[in-house]
Amino acid sequence: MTITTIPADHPRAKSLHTREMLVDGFKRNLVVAEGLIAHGRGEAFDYLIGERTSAAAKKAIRAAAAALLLSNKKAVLSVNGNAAALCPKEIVELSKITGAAIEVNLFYRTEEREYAIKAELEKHGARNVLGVGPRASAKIPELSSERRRVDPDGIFSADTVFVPLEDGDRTEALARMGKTVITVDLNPLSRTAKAAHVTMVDNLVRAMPALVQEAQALKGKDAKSLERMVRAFDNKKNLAQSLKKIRGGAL
Ligand code: PTJ
Repeated sequence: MTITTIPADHPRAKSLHTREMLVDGFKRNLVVAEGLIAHGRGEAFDYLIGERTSAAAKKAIRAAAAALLLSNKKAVLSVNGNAAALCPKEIVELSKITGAAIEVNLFYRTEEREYAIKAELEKHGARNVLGVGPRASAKIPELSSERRRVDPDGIFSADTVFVPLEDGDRTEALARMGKTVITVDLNPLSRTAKAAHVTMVDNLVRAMPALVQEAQALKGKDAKSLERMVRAFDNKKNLAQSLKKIRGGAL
């Protein structure tokens, strides 16, 4: 990736760099044009939460790491275009630490994008990427979007699914199937944020490295301690804390 136009001392360098990663992903057919718009919505919320990982988000990151480790190789990390452009390295690292599988799942599904995203993940060390081409042969019930097409060996049979930057419909459908759903969404009011069991209200570019670190730190803890961490987490309360931060952060 060649990003040359942003001076390192620019006050918004990090945010502008993230935009460039998405634009680069768009040019490489990983990201859809709609993904750039979705990121803009995320940026607005990020501005309101102070562009830092809040205390509430840190709690959610811990609960998410515990839930992924608890799932005992039946977890799946669902990857869309934005996630592939922003954090392919961390997705692969998280998969290696937790034993979770990686599956490509797209709202704007095209075969070209599926294979481009698979190749990007493989470039970062992923093996056996699920959900690509004919592998996505199972269907999530009561869901009409292209996101319904999933891998029978992946999301369909998983007990825990991590769905960063998701649409509300699939989050609700996965929860109805009895799966534990984990997400990252900067909008604490979104249907996804409300329907998931663990929502990290944080920017994906900050949440993913923190999640990798937390999973590494918790790996090796006994199942009872991990279960306690997950049980102690209250998503509704956590979202309310994020909203409070947004309201209190003004002026
Ligand atoms: O790659 P595809 O085809 O699967 O399409 C992916 C997009 C993102 C286009 C698709 O899932 C979509 O349209 O998503 P939505 O419904 O716009 O939801 C995206 C949510 O993610 C919104 O609530 C945004 O606030 C939030 N968001 C955007 N960028 C970030 C983010 N949350 C965390 N980190 C971000 N960088």
